[in-house]
Amino acid sequence: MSAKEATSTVPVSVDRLTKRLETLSTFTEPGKPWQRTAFSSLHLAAREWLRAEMQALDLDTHIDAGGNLIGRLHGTSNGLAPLASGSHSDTVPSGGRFDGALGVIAALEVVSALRDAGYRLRHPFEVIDFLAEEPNQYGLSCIGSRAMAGELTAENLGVTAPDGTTLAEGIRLMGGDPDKLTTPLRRHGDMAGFVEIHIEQGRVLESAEEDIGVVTAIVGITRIAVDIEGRADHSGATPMGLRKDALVAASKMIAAFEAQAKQEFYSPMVATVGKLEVFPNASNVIPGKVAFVLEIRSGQPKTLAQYQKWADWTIRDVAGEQGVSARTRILGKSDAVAMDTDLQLAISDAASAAGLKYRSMPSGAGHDAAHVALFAPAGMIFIPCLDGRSHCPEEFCTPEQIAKGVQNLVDAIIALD
Ligand code: HGY
Ligand code: MN
Ligand code: MN
Ligand code: MN
Repeated sequence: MSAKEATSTVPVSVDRLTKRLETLSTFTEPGKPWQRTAFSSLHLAAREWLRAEMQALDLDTHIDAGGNLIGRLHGTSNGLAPLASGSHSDTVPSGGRFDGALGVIAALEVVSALRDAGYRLRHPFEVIDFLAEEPNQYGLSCIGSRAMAGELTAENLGVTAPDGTTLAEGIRLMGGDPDKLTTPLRRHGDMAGFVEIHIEQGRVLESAEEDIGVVTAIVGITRIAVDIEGRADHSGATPMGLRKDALVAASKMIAAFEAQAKQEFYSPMVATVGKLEVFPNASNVIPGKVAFVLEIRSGQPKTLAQYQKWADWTIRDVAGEQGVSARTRILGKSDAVAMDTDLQLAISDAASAAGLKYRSMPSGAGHDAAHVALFAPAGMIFIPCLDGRSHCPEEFCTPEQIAKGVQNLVDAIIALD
């Protein structure tokens, strides 16, 4: 860290940050760095370690009804609503070591750095590991932060995973209490401010050689499950004109999704089909069924709604042409949301005081902060990551980049106190 950054009254420890990140990354599926999917036994083990780290810092720990692991540091004025920081300890399949993990470890570092400096905040401070931020076997992302904001419905809780368990049972497994999720766990006024630090998962900061992204808004996301039913048939004996090939129909839809998303009119938006299953998935059988998920994202709510309507028509038109049937189901939605301007200012003021290069920018990735923003002032700090890559084992950021970002987080929390 440059001398300038070391002038903070509450300096962070690069070594401690690196060590905790390395320890958290050891909780991964053997031979699959780095995979710690939500609700897995690895995820449970990782959270036990996190809870022990919180307790070693004398934090009062609990798991709320939404399955969020929370460690609370008392302030000098405990009547005040807490300040908070955190993210998620679950990963995507074959993911990275920093997406989510950085935010949880950084929140722990805030407490460690305050203790080392003998600095007492007025506000209580909460370290939060949100449950299941990544899409998971129940099809819904940001489970814990949605629960906190009161967004989970009875329908969400009743969704059954391929392993036969419902989301409610999954939340209970993780220590939550789904029976208490009919109302928000937190309301306006229950949290003074929440700041999440996260790798950018894009290449803007790296190419501009800047240290900090002050997030202005988080993209809206809609995920649609599409089930296509054709007719399984013999691949050799069935003439081309007599087929009801579910995969050909899906392929035509997916090519249309991509072409439409590239239209200037919709820009900037993104459309992705990253999950697709073919049944029976045999080289000599015409695919009878295909199930895929279309994910669309935009900062403009109208764009998302218009594209979704167009996609529904397209799915129906292509299915008709191909002689197959198609059903769609909304898996999950999160609206585009603005970050709190006072928190943006605290982050950018702290960055300039520390001599860091920063910019304001939107987030193309979804985050728990988007749901916290529904009941509390929320802000996000981005740090650069190698080639902007994420959701893959190549995800990387240097200890220096991490230290600058976490120091910015500590300085912003102190400024907000
Ligand atoms: O998908 C997302 O945007 C987030 O990284 N889970
Ligand atoms: Mn992610
Ligand atoms: Mn994340
Ligand atoms: Mn995210």
